[in-house]
Amino acid sequence: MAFDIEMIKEVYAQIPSRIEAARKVVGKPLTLTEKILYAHLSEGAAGQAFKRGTSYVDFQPDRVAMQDATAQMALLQFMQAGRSQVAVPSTVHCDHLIQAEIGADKDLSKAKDKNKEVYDFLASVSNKYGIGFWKPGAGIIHQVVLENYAFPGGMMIGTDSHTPNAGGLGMIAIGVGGADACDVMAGLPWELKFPKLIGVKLTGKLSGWTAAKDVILKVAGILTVKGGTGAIVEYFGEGARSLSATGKGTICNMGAEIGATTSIFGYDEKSAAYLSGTGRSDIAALANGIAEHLTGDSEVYANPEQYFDQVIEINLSELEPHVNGPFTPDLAWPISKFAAAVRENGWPAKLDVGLIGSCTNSSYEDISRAASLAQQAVDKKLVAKSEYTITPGSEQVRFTVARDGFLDTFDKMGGVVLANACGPCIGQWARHGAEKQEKNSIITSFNRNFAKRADGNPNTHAFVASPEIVTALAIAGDLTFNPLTDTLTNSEGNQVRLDEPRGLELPTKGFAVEDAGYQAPAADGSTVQVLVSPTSDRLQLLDSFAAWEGVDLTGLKLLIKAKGKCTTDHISMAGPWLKYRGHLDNISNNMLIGAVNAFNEATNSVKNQLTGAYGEVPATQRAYKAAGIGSIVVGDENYGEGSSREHAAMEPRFLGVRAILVKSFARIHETNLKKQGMLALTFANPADYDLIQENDVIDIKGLTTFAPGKALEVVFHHADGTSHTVVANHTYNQGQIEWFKAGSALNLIKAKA
Ligand code: MIC
Ligand code: SF4
Repeated sequence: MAFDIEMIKEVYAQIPSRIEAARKVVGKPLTLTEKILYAHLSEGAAGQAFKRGTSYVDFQPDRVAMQDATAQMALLQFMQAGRSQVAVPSTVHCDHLIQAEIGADKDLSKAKDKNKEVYDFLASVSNKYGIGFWKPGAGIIHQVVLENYAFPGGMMIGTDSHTPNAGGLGMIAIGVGGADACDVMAGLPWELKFPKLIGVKLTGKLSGWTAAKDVILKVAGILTVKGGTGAIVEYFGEGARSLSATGKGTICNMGAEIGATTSIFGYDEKSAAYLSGTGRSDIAALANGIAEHLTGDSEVYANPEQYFDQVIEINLSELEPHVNGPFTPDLAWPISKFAAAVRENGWPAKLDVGLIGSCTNSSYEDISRAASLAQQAVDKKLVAKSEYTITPGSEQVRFTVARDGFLDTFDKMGGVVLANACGPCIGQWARHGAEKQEKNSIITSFNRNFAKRADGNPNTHAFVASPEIVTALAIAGDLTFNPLTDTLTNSEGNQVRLDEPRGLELPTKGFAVEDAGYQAPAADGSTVQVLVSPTSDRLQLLDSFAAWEGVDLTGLKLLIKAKGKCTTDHISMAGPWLKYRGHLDNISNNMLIGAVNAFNEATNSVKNQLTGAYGEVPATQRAYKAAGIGSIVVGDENYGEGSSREHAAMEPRFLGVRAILVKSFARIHETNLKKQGMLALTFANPADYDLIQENDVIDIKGLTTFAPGKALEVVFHHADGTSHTVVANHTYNQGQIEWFKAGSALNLIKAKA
């Protein structure tokens, strides 16, 4: 079921009539996003028009993709769903668990050894249930999906927040938690609130040092990490058509950093060229046949303000290269202003490491353009001052760029090629000396740069840029170097300038690969055994969460009032904890250890209300659990920003937290909480956040009449005998309320199976 051209034919056979039907009910010209969404309505939803930003809609996605760190939990849930095969083509990709230390070969073989149990588990579950399995070393999920599975006009969900990468090929591709993936693999519809639409009109054409990455770095600066929440971003215009398919992928990928549900570009000649270049001319031919349905209506693009909720215009001819950071991906600096910002803010100007690649930026175009700079460094006798690493996105890209000599060029510049995996991007980086927590700077072509993410050091200032800018700055070893205007001193003492990078969108000799690393599932998996050792510390079969007790919740403790940014990295840290992604009990020991306690400004130190002593968050919560007392977590804006990891929702659920009450949520995290039977609530009046005190005892009222659109009440009883009642809004619809009552969405599926 992995490469399913038949499936694509079926989808394409229905697209024209479904879009026509949608046009009738919507009653006006359609954006591309609406076309694909309406073409993927589930049976129950067909024939209706939906209100953006409010209606919950059931969709029928065509594919599911999972990466190893999230697939474990997704598949542990799927194993309980009572199905013998997945209902839609699905794949698993082993990319997150490979630690970067020495270089590709050694690191990969070490990872295979260390993670054997998990890889064996994923390989056997995949084999059993008809899921395509991409072995460790095959590449990073989003790059492999773009090269093999993404198709224009399709709809995919993936258990990773950067799933939108496939929007570069005109697919609606959305990051979700494992429980959502489990539903779709079990043949159930997938629910999403009909998104708002942000249109980005691109005019002009990129040139010189500017790359596709700079478009999204600029957009992130405009919209901020929350600005895309609840919205799909649709790119169009003559500038859009000028970008390579992989460049479009980069833009859509990093759209996750503005909280967008996904991002998308229409089908065009560049998409067709990429499909053909990656061995899929058959799909290009099919897409050409329905091309007018794979882009927005011309009326929409002529008057975007009438059809989108918000419109942004960017002229690519004027766009400067950008550097974003540190610590947040939306702090955007045009290169001409960056050096001054570094000086004014006292960020370390000396650049320790430049890292290129990742799922965001590891196309043939990216690598060839970066290599053109590396070649100049060699030719112009410049010795790279920073360490420099290259992470190819897939074995196909790695093999091809090795064949074409680019890896040798990097080698001459002193670069180290890492495994085709996430590596440093997700904290899988044995960076020597990081434990000393020294203040330092790194720059990457990745997408996220939250504190501690890459190397665990809170004082590492991580910046994000295009591979070209990363390479130039690594050669200079200096963050204040502007390659557009400045010169460097070479080993002979001469002043030299780096010329503009040059590269190729697609390899002239075509892509090549010896072993892509794919393993097809058994045709009949019924006899395949999936083994999970009861004594394993990496994998643990799941027990059902208890159903709601049927009454209001009273006498809850405040576990933590989190202050400021609280991303999924703060709630369930990655790096060393990735090894427990299949073991709920063990990974729960990282719950909220990165969140800042508003009362003492410390991380992982909260007051245990039973003893009065301060302790670690997970241990404190375990004490409440042992005493049979529930608790709540209070948080700030955009709580749960970042990753799709549902562990950030399952851990509190498992340890007995009952509700998360925040100023606002990131989309995936809010859904993950609901799926696991938690209460995800928001302050009707955000200023009420300030009323919550450290020793509060809490009641949640209104649960017996819990209904869509009806707020709940949370009463905070303070230690001085006074109390405050906070109105808590929620976005649960009736079906989601049933998840809460049943204890989790999965409990309901199990009951039906
Ligand atoms: C990430 O980029 O943060 C990750 C690691 O890919 C996550 C998934 C995970 O936590 O496993 C994501 O983005 O969803
Ligand atoms: Fe992997 Fe980083 Fe991409 Fe996430 S953003 S999939 S960790 S390379």
